[in-house]
Order: sequence, then C-alpha cells, then structure tokens
Amino acid sequence: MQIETPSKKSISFEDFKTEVLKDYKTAVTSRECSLLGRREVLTGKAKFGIFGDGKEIPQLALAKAFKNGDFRSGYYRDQTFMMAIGALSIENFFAGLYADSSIENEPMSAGRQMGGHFGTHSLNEDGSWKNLMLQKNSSADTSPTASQMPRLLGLAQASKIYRNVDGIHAEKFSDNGNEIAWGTIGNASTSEGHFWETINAAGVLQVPMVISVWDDEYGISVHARHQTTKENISEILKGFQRDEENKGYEIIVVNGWDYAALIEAYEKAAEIARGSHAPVLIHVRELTQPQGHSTSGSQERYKNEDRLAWEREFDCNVKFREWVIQNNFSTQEELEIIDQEIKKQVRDGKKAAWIAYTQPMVKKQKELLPLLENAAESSGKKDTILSLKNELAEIKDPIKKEILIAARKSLHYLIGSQSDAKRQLIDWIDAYTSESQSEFSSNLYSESNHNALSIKEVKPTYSNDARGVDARIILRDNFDKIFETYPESLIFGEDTGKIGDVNQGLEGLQNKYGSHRVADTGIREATILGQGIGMAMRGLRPIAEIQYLDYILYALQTMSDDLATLQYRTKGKQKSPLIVRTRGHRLEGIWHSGSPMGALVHLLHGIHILVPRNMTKAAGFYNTLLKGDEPALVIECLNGYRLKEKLPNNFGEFRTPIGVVETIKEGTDITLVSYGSTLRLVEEAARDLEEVGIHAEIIDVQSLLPLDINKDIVKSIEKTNRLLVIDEDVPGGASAYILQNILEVQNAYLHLDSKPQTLTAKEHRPSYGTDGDYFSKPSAEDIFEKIYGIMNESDPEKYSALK
Ligand SMILES: Cc1ncc(C[n+]2csc(CCOP(=O)(O)OP(=O)(O)O)c2C)c(N)n1
Ligand SMILES: [Mg+2]
Repeated sequence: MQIETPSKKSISFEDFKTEVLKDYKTAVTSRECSLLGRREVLTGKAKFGIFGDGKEIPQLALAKAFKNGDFRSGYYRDQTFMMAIGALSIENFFAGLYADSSIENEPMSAGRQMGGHFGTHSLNEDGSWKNLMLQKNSSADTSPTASQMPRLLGLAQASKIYRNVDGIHAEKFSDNGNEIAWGTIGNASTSEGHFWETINAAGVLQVPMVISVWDDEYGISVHARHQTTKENISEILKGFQRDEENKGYEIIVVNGWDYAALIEAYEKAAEIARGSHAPVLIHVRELTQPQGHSTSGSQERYKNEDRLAWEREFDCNVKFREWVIQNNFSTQEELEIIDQEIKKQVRDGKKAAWIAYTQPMVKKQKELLPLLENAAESSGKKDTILSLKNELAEIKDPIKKEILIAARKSLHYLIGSQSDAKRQLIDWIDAYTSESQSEFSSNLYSESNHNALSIKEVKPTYSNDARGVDARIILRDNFDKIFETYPESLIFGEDTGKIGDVNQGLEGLQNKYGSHRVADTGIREATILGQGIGMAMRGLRPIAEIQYLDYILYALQTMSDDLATLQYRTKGKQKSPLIVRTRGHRLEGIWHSGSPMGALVHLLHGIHILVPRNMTKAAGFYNTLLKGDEPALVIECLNGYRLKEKLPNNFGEFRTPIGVVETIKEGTDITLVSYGSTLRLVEEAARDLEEVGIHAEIIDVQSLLPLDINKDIVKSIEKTNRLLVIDEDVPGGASAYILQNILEVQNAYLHLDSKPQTLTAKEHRPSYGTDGDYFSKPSAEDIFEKIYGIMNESDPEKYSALK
C-alpha cells in the first residue's frame, strides 16, 4: 500500500512505518539518557546536567530535513537531533556528562565543555579540512544564550557566496550553495540583542538560514511574560514575513508535540531555504521540560500544578507514542517491549562510558601505589606517605586530581631525601602531569603545519625609483592582489563596499571583484563578526571589517566567547581562520582614538592580535594570515593612511612575521618598547634624546598576541640595562602585560640597573581636539622627559636634572 507521508512523499506504508519506529526509538533513547543522566548528577558521578528532554520530537523532524553539507548552530537542548544524525551515541552522551577528556570517547569537546554542548569534526588530524559535503555538520556550541546566532548568519551566508561567486574550489564545502544553516534557540534567549541583530541581517542578506525557536514558555524560572512582547515570538516577528513585493522571512508556527505537522513544517522550510535562499523562522510551541531546566534547582518552585499537569499531558514523547498507536504503526505491547530494550541499551551504554572514562585512571592509580610505597622507605615521614597511599588505594574510581594530589603531596615528605625511588616518583609525576595538562590546555591556537607562527617572513621589495605614496594605496594594491590570488577571500563591513572603506584602502575593488566579495553591511558589529566566523568555518577566507577599534566592543562577546575559543573548545576539531580588520589608536576624541589593547589581549587569547606601525606592515600581516589557518585581529593606525610610505613591488607576497619584534633604532642606554601609532612619537623623542647624548634602542613589538616569541627584548636589555614600555592604553593595560612578559617570561630583571617602567595614556578616555590628545595620551615631550628622568636618576652627574 502506498501512502502519503506528512512531507507529501509517496512511499509504502511499511517503509514509512520503519521510519516512524526508528524515530520512536531515537526519541525514547534520548529521553532515557536524560533521565539516567540526571541520576548520574544526583549521585555525584557527574557535576552538572542539562538535557534535551521535552524537545525530542521537533528535533527528529529537523534531522529529516537536514542534508549532508548542512550546518547546525544551536544550543544545549539538541541531543536528540545529534543522535538522529548519528553524531552522538549513548556512550558519547555519558562521556560528555562525566567530562571524559578523551576525544575518542567524548567527540564533542573532549570534556572541555559541559554536556549538552555539541559539535562535529570538520578537521582531520593534521588540521586540514574534511570533506564537509560527506557529513552532517554541527558548529560547536557555546553557553552564552544567543551566542550561536551571529555564527549562524555566517554559516548560512557561505552558501550564498558559493552560489554567487565563481572560481572557488568548493568541492569540500558546497554544492552550488544548496546547504542550509539550521539554528536552534530557546524562547527566552530570543530576548537577547544577538537574536534580533541576526534576524534582521539574515532578512537583508537573504541567506538560507532556518531558525527554530524551541518554546517551552520559560527561561529557567522566568516566564514568557517577562521575556517576550505579547509572549509570542512569531506574532511579533510578523513584520518580517515576506510577501509578493518584499523579500523577508517565511514564518511557520507549529506545535512541538505534533510529529506529522513538524515533518511537514521542516520539509517546507528546507525547500524554501535551499531553493530561494530565503530565511525561515519556525516557532515550535507547546514544548515542555519534564525534568525542569537543569540539574540545579527544581521547577516545582516556579511552575504551578496546572502547568505541571499540562506538561505531563503534552510531553512530546507521550503525544508521539499515542500517535504511533492511533495510526497503527505499532501497538501498546510492542512499544513496551521496545521501551524495555532501550532502557537496557542506555544502562549498558552508560556503564560502558563509565568504564572507558575511569579505566585509564584506575591504571594510573595502580601504577602509582608501589611507587609511593617504595619512596616512603627513604622518608623520615614514612607513615604519612603510606597513609596518603592507602587513602588513594581506597578510592574506587579515582580522578586525575586525586591521583596527583597523593603523588605530589608525598613529595613534601621527601624533601631532603635522595633515593632512586624518589627519582622514579618524580619522573612519574612529571610525565603524568604533562600528558594530562596537554589534555586540558592544547589547541588554543592551531597546531597544524599552517599555524600562523610557522609562516615565514618575506620582506617587501622596492624598485630603485620607488615613490612615496599615501599609505592607504599600499593597502589597496595589496588587497587587490589578495582578491586576485584567493578566490575564496572576501571583505565586508560598514562602508567597505561602494566607497572602499572610510579611508579608501579598498578603493575601486568592489567594481573589480563584485558586491559579494567587497560588500557593505548594516551597522551591526556582532553579526559582522558572526558572518566572518561562520563563513570561515565553511572554507572561505573572510575579512570582517570593524570600522573603528572603539566599536569592537559590540563584537567583543562574539570574538571572545566564540571565535577565540573555537579551536580550544573542540580540541582542534573545528577552525575559523577569520581575519578581523580594524583601525584605531590615535585620531580624535573619545570614540575615535581608543586603544584598549590590554582589554582585548585579556579577552582574546586564542586570536592573534597584531598592531602594525604602518600600512606596509599591516599589508604584510594580511599576506601572512592568508597563508595560515588561524583567526587574527589586525589594527591599522587610524592616523597613518595619509602618511607617505615607499611603494613596494611585491604585493601579495611580502609577509610580516607574527610574534616577532623588530628593532627599529639601535641604541645603548635604554630599551624602549612600543607599538602602533605611539611609535612615531617614540622615534621623535629618541631623535631629541640623541641631541642630549642619550642613545635609546627602540623595539616595535608588532604583535601583542603572541608577544616576542623569540625573547628578543631581553637581548636588548642585556645591552642597555634599562627599560621603558610606552603605549596609549590606560595605565596597567597592555603596557603592564608587556612588562610582565619581559620581566617574568624573559627574566629581564637580571639585567636591569633602573626600575622598569611604563608610560601610558591617562586613565580617562582621550579627549577631543589636538590639546585633548596632548593632555590625554603620551606626547613626544612626555616620552623625552620620562626617559631623561630615568637617565638622570641613574647618573645625575652626566645627566643633570631637567627641572
Ligand atoms: C548570556 C547568558 N545569560 C544567562 C545565561 C544563563 N542561562 C542559561 S540557560 C538560560 C535560560 C534560557 O532559556 P531558553 O532560551 O528559553 O531555553 P530553554 O533552556 O528554556 O530551552 C539562562 C538564563 C547564559 N547561559 N547566558
Ligand atoms: Mg525556554
């Protein structure tokens, strides 16, 4: 018998039945994992649990419409979806709960993220791309509510680029842009600005993005009446609905317990998004939380009995079960047998995951016990070590921390003793610590052969008659070469397209490369970042432009939580080699002169932060970054575009090395360390100092993250024995960060004859106007006087007091 499925496909009843029962099994498996998962937390085997119970059925429908090459960007409720696409086994689920640090057991994040944070592997062992068209892809989740939204926009936009730009090697990433980026978000999280910014941007860009709102009326304890105008997200989004005249969204509303209606809704959404690249919003209503929000707290505190009774009745799994029976796909008795089988499978899977997680540590425990016993013999506190040993022996399933505490504490009682047993114990501790540390600390940056630090310097070359030009020309001609060389590269931002950026570093390039590759965007920094992150995760080489450094704060959450953590939180299984281009430091007034480099350095470990002193250096950084596979932030000097620089003749080829400092003036009396726009003033001060017999050495750090990987600064201090770090950040900002590195990492204190110092801007934001700048930021006179003061203090006879 042929029947029509909810998605209007005509298939045999038996085939449809098989599909329905498969879905039933996934729903029951997922639920059983949630129930047992909660118990694992309550009994102390796991620390925290957040589960997908009550959201199972819509995720089955989503999985049906999801094709190879598609991407998900979602949140912690999506375990059923992950199971349905075959990316999350029962064992994986529990390994995540236990924080198993093995990537094989816990492929989502190797235990780095709490359970419920999902992702698939985009990269091979060597960091190269897998063929993403042969798998169903999920970008790695992050915990901040709505932080998945900016990235979702970029994942969707990648399809648009692949469909509309010729010449890109797309085989691993796209089939003519037919891939959908599927978002999921909780109803309460739609209150966040990121949600609204993304919704608007995707409507403008018309990208294949389907966003599902899982609506259970609550955000932890807070009801929709405190979250959403009219308590109804699809109702208030109605103005986005597309019609005959205007492009916009398709908005679909469906109940989360209605299996047949859900399948129909998702098929329709997929057809629209894949075909016409119109975005779709699916508001999935009437969902529940059978076990409440998470393992912390109980929902009885904020839901009344009526609500709880309704949730029991409308539990999507309960309703699906009724539907299966009513439509004769199975009987009560058959389903009970299936339920029992699945309960057993989940219990067995849970046990297997626990054994896989604990066994390596039990092995280490066994290894350590005799080492402790032997070492105890040579200690005056033998009994104390033996009791540490016995305490460890009694722990049934010890974790690394417990094992290392026993071992390391024992060393306290072996101080002064010399024995082979002690040596063996130390070696064992060192080996286990270093192996374990790497499990928790690796992959903050790329560890592939294309990591940015391995890209070697190539110097700019000049013809004999090279002229001096406005520096922005160098950027422009270099970008031209970049777009010609890399068909997958593109740039976008506010005023980036038609006028070629506010300083004309891209002049004429939109005409040459088209409006998909050199594009204007709305004023929306967080989603400009998100566009970049998502597109770079799908094999493109985006350059996201943030008009001024002062406005990067709007994008900072996305940079810090998403881009900077991506490699780390996936243990190197996903990457987003996005280049963020901006301009900053000195110009005029509070919001066009900021240089909050300390703040950025602190929040952006995981992203390279580059501070070129001129546009040739900046262009060289872009060339380096495009050879590599890592994200970076490049800050051009806002007051440098009209200064003259010599025109190189090897555009696209010269490369500024990352993490390498440059000595730009040699000297013997004091080492001056600086970067960016301040350097010109440092150079001016150094010229004046020469006239009074002080020979300063100037070092441009060029790159704040990483900083001076070759430890060159200390070599200069060995010669000068004095140090001043100068920048235009607040006191204690990036200058303090640089100082810490020089003193602590490079041990420069061994060579200092004077107090190492910093000279920075004032604590307040820079005031407007030339005098505002003079009294807010370090001037050449400030720098001169500071250095002279240091020299005067060290040799008052030679350098008599200035005042
Ligand atoms: C930026 C941010 N603020 C607060 C939280 C804490 N938090 C985690 S989940 C949550 C509620 C989210 O509710 P909803 O979006 O409706 O999703 P649900 O859990 O109901 O599926 C909150 C406030 C967070 N993770 N991130
Ligand atoms: Mg909710």
